[in-house]
Amino acid sequence: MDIYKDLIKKAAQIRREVIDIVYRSGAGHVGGSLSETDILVALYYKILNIDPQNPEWPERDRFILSKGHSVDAYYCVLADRGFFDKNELLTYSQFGSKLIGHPNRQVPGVEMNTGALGHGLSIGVGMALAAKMDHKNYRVFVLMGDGELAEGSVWEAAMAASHYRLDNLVAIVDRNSLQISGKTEDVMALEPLQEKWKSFGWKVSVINGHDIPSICDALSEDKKVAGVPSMVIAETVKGKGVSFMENDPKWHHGVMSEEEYRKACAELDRMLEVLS
Ligand SMILES: Cc1ncc(C[n+]2csc(CCOP(=O)(O)OP(=O)(O)O)c2C)c(N)n1
Repeated sequence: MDIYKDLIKKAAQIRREVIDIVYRSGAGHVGGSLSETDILVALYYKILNIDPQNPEWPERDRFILSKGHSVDAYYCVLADRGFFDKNELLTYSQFGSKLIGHPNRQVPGVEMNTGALGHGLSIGVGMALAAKMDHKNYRVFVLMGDGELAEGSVWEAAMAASHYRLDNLVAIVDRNSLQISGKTEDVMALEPLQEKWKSFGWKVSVINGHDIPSICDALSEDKKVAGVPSMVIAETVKGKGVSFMENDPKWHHGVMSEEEYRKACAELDRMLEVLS
């Protein structure tokens, strides 16, 4: 159980770092970064078979952040796992930094440039198919936004994944029910979401995307069904962990005032204290 306690604390620490780099740079997608943090922590500290000292190790599991705008939490996790020096986070979104506002291949650990929504799952299908053809055992994980599911290309990839029986492919949807301009169900309705993925031939589970033990359980290899790709619908809260950001689409791409920054830090510091 201790491992989970450590991971829960790690998630609070990552959220605190996200707030710092977003405030310092005056840029970033803070809401979607805070909603995906627990998923990234479960992946990078428990699930993925990776070697930060050897980011291109051929046997590594692959991870694609298809909702590439939420790069803030991703960079904080990669730095914390040792893919690059934490001091580089200070350059986030500054002129000349490789830590630009969307994931790119210059950053150690990043598998794919992303940011134009709707591409990550297709790339993941290609990687998972390559693993099968090369008789490799690595798994491929793709994290998508729920707003992103409005892109038609997602469904072409969904169809191909089950056609090619890609049981080494795991897609996760950060189901925070908001996208850039409001509720997903108003912009482009997704429900019944579970049934849609099932009808495309996927094994589907729905979990609390802030409960780290449940996330780890849903992503573990022994949950896989032979010949069937896996979809994990992770129910989350956009802006999770900062009271005034939670469930408010304004924080999709918001910049904090100094007062808001201090309030966010105070809340997360309190959480870290409680967890210590
Ligand atoms: C092809 C494409 N169209 C539009 C955008 C602009 N855009 C950036 S983020 C976003 C909303 C994404 O919502 P969601 O996937 O739910 O992300 P989250 O709420 O998790 O941040 C949009 C429309 C884009 N990046 N790519």
